[in-house]
Amino acid sequence: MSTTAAVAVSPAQDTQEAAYYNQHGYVVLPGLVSEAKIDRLMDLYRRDILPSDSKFFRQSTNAYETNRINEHGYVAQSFLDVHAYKSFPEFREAVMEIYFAPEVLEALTRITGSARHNLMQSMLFDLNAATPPHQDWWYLDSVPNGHLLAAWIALEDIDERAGRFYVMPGSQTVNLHEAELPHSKWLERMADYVEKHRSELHAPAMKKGDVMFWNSRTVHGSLHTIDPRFSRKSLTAHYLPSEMTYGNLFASKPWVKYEDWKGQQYFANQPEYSLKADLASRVKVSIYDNPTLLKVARKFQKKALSDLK
Ligand SMILES: O=C(O)CCC(=O)C(=O)O
Ligand SMILES: [Fe+2]
Repeated sequence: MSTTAAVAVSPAQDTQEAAYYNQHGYVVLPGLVSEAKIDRLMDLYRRDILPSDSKFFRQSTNAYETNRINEHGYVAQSFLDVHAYKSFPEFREAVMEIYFAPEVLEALTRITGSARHNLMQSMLFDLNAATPPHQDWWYLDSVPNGHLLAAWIALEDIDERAGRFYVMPGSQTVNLHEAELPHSKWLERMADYVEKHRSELHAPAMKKGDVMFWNSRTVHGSLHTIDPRFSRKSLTAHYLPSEMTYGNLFASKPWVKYEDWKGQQYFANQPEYSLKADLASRVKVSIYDNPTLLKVARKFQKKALSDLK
């Protein structure tokens, strides 16, 4: 596999933001999302999600869990695929108004050159979850690789003591993967990479409404929390140029079924809680670090879906 730059520039992408993004693997756009949209979302979060006793799937623990609220009133575990919370329609609407805000969609087009983008995954953080360093392409990407991008949206002015989100500038050309490498070993290599390049680590001060976009191959993570009195309210979203096939480093998933929100396409991978969804997630977690079992599961998934045709 190539270890040099992957992302091609299309003519429509000829902007300063695109040039910066292509060179560094990320770009920050200050004040992109309006305060009003964020305030609406946070009001609904406090009304509907924070006090809820529902189980939500957590990006930070890979399990369905009820909220664990710390002594300062913040939820410790991050929420995965909030854009698919159909049981909380008003909250979900406020989420979608941000993910598909015209300003955000226009920024995506300036960066990638693609006219449209599909929302593939989302997360909401109340507190820092100290996300270990990784590249998103292991989990989700375009096929061919390197064209999916993510957005980190600050929902408040992020205090340094909360534990900031960081990127490793220029790391979109780094490839520490090899065939049959277990996930945990790959994560060790990612951590080593960050340690060796510590002086390059970039953890900008993000203010409410600021958005950072980064490439699916850019190494990123979160610094440790310095003081748990500080929340780190943020959203992330992963977008695929609409004309491209979805997948990851290992597989192409042309079968994904998109849903529609006001003419915009999104994919909801992680279902809301049910006994069946809970069992399926436990099976997935149990095989995740075993390359042989994972290979069988990926094959089986392909076969099961081709049988449906
Ligand atoms: O905000 C974080 O701590 C991590 C988010 C992340 O890695 C992602 O959305 O891909
Ligand atoms: Fe990530």
